[in-house]
Amino acid sequence: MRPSLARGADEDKPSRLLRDGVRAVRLYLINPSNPLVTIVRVKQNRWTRYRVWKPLSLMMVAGLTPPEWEVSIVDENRGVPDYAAMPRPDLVGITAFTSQANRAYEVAAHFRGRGVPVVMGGIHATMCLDEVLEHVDSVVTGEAEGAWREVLEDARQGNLKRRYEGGLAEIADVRPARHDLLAAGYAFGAIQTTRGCPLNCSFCSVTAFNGAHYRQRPIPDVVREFQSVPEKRVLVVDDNLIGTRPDHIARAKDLFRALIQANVRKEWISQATINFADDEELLTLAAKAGLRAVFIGFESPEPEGLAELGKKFNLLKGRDFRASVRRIQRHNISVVGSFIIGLDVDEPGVGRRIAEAAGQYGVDNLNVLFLTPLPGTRLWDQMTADDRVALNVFPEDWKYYTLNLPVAHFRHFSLDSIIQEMVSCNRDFYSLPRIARRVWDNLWQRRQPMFSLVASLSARGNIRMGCQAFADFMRERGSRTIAWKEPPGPALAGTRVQESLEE
Ligand code: B12
Ligand code: SF4
Repeated sequence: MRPSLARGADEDKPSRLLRDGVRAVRLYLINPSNPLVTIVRVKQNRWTRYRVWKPLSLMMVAGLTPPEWEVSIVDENRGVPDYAAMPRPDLVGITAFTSQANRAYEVAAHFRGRGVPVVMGGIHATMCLDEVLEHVDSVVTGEAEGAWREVLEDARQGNLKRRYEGGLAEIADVRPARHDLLAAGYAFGAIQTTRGCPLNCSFCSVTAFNGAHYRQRPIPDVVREFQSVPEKRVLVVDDNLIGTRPDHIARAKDLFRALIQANVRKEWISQATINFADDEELLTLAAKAGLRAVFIGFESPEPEGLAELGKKFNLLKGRDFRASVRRIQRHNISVVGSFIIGLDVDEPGVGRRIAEAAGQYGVDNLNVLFLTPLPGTRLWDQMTADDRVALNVFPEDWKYYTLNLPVAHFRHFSLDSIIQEMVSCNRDFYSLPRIARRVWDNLWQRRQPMFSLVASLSARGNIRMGCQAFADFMRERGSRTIAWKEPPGPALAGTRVQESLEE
């Protein structure tokens, strides 16, 4: 029997009164936490505060919810509340990246146990529909805009369907997020201006989920929403801020001009491909509009690595990464370089090689992740076909899919040696002399030395927590992550890493 929205005996505090005797229906939207993701450990590293981001997905779902619903967003990254002590909701909506799936199921079980229907949406629900259906009453696949109103209507009738297909939204239908719903205390607000990415890199879920068609929100909507963000600093979550084609870039310039003209006065960060550096006018406008830092996916220092990942864009002939980074930085925009470790072309020593390349390119900060097969990606298809997904007891193992832990069999590395490579890469790049050098360079070039310092200190704190996480991981799961083929390096998982972590 499907649970209906009739209020139960444990309904304590009544919801908001809408009009004569009609009460609002109570909806909780929940962002589950994963203790293996370092951003949630604010108490262990105070700089982590700068890495806890608002769950924009739920703020957008809330923005699509009509006023007869009383909506609360619970972000477990800020602390897990005592749900039993909270007023019983009429409906619960949960979001989850793959790494949050386990906790999402725990939360769902809690509410279903109290007779509250649970709907789950987001990337994991879309990519692992059958699994998710076992844990919740109803699943929304794809983007919420095309399905959410129907879900709410059906829920009110006590007639939820098992599955709703949101598909890809008409970009003009994207409503502004409810920026008012989360308590203050986040270092950054969040906003989205485009969806989709045409580049379809093998490891990335974005094209599979949001499509290859690059969709840009109407500029007046974005400007209005930007003005409603309460925080001074904002994360523009777009995967590809400017797109790839001349018309995409022309629109990006128009957006920046509109933000300047509206005098929005925010400082913001975003993500882009390296072609961002190719247009001086674009850089000037972005900086004037408030862009302070940009994440750029370099992914691999080797052309063979870029080819392996399908990152064709970075392979353009004659691209000088150092010059590109400098051009961006000259506009007072910091560059965070992202790399992936554990590719088939990576050989022992790759950790130092990445740190060296990042230093050569001159990036301000470095973000290195393990090559991880995420469901729905081409990499997932390849690795499952080759039987290289090492941690594959699902759903339990999803919690390790944070990209900060190795979950696959790597061609040239044992578990020990891939962790060693990661540790040496981060230790090299974030050594105190190198941080001091970068802060000094930034001071000298009159570019945001404080941003560089805070981001580096936060990263150093996370390296320490990461080492502890590696040691715990080796104890719990190391024996399952054996090498795919005979790798060079030590065969005895755990020993060498443990020694090196204790250094
Ligand atoms: C911002 C961001 C972050 C922020 C998180 C902010 C936050 N708290 O949400 C930070 C930097 C912390 C982060 C971290 C990680 N991220 Co991230 N992140 C993103 C990014 C760029 C944007 C997310 C976003 O806000 N999108 C805008 C919203 C509106 O879109 P949406 O989330 O898809 O929501 C829509 C639908 O999915 C649906 N929906 C979503 N939830 C729900 C719930 C209900 C009930 C309903 C009905 C509908 C619904 O409706 C929404 C509106 O249409 C995405 C890429 C992307 N395009 O989504 C990657 C992405 C989500 N991240 C990814 C990954 C892998 C991670 C990490 C695991 C690894 C890492 N180190 O980056 C960590 C793990 C964090 C964790 N807690 O477990 C992957 C996830 C793939 C997967 N299968 O899980 C993505 C897709 C990027 C990629 N390259 O593949 N991330
Ligand atoms: S990694 Fe970046 S460029 Fe590649 S598909 Fe994902 S969003 Fe697009």
